[in-house]
Amino acid sequence: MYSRRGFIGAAAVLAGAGVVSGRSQAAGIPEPASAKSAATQAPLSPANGQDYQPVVTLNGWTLPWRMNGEWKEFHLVAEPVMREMAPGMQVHLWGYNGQSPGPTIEAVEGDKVRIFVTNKLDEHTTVHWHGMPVPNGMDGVGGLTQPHIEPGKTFVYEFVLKRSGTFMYHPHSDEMVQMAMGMMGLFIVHPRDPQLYRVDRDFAFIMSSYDIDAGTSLPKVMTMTDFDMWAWNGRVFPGIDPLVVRRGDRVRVRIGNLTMTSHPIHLHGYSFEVTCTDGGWIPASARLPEVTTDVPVGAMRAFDFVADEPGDWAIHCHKAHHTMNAMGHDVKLLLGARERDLRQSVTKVVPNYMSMGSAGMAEMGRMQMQLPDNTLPMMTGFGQYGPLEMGGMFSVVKVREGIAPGDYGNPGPYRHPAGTVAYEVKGASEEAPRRSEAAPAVGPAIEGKAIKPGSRGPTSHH
Ligand SMILES: [Cu+2]
Repeated sequence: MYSRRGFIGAAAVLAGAGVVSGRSQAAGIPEPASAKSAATQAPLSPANGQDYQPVVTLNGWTLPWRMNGEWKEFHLVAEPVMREMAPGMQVHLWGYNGQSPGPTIEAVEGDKVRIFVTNKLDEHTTVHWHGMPVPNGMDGVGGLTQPHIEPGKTFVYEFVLKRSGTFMYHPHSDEMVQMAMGMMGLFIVHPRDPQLYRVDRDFAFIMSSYDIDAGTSLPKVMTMTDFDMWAWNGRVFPGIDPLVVRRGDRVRVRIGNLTMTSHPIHLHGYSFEVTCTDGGWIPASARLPEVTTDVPVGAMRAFDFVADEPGDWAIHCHKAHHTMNAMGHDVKLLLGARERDLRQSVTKVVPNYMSMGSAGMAEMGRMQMQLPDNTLPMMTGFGQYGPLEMGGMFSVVKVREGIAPGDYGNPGPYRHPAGTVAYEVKGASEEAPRRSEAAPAVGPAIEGKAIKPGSRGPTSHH
């Protein structure tokens, strides 16, 4: 929830807004709002100014503002925060206004925005408005376009929103550390014409990644590629809320990427069109139908679709390692090995030995393993038919009949109409048929012997 003080502060000032122009009048800093919870907050409908369909920030919230004359005033506070990545895992991050990512800033094309930034970190920072056309001195590159904001200081950014679209904000000051610690947020600018590109439901999230050793709560900020927590808005599955949609709605999903690698985001059940990048809206004639869109590093993509098919539709990054939590990459590969014998011998010297399963890793989704405090299983989450065997960048688009406008509450599992779920065939052979010629007979006698491709069997049988 918004803190009561902050929320009332944002609303109450509307009445008392005087005529203010120019930076000399910018004193009187708005009281900053702060969020305590990582639950998705109801979108913040515009109480004044131009109408628009507000975005829903997955597991996040929207920053209240006040009007001060012609200026829309926001207040960001850069500060250390605790973020729950999923139930059972709390992480020390840096963020804004109580959370990481920071609150979504939302405004309208043509708005004059004044954004106060207070630095409550122990080192200096700045804010860069990623993708936004701003005067050079408002671009937030510490040392290049402005002095860094020292701890305890407040700076003001003022600019006119020239272009609608999907943007981000993040520091340009000790950038590697500050972004690795989770300093980022979304900045959505709606078109001046409320009907232009309008959708019924508009979801937004920003992607970040962390390297957090099991049992610890601080990201290793020097890590460059080998991350183990792949997050949407600082959450990992099963901690990511579903995208709840009424059947027939026109839906938009806006995605930003501030990780160190690209993420091909895949939606099941639909084809969509990429309608917007951080460079602007894509003309209708140039949009391709897609089911996956790759979101490059330092970029944003928004895609639209009409939700005409009810169900629980998976949405996830298609890099399979990014739908895992706390993944150790040095697990030994034992697919096809006679692991039971191996496990028995290894356990004599390494009591808590655990390996990847010999049939695959699915057994990990069912196991209730003893984990260190403050970490998450690699594969987790249960659906109505069993374990989902997912983590990281995974959620569900839940399309249902008759959901009330503005209702984003989880409707529970989809009730499939009779006869529409994949089913087992009874009476079929328990032995899957195999190609007898090419398949070598594997038995105890040939363990450890090489089987050459194309040979008719193991050499030990000759
Ligand atoms: Cu990915």
